[in-house]
Amino acid sequence: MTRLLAAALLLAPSWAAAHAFPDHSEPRVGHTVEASPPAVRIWFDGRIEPVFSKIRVEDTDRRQVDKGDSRVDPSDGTLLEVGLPALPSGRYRVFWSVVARDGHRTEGDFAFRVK
Ligand SMILES: [Cu+2]
Repeated sequence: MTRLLAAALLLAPSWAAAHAFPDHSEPRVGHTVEASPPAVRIWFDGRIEPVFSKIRVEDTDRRQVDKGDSRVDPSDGTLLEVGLPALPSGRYRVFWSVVARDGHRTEGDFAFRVK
């Protein structure tokens, strides 16, 4: 992600400068966790707008499995999170969509697995 962001910045500095991109997440992108995590958390490289920023977690049947309480942490404007119930073993996909302080939207998705 860092290398991709660096490339984007080189190609179009004024375009990319204020967009929000993920810095890291829990669970980590593509990783297998030993137990069902209590939440999915994504830290962005800049502040995001609470009203327009959301996470959704789906199982392999594309059913929403999160608690529907997606929010930006009130004490950390770069952290977007959503609660999870106890998830059975399996593969899950996280969809995120955020609006940066400059009004520009970025979105993406990644997978993780519960052992
Ligand atoms: Cu922007």
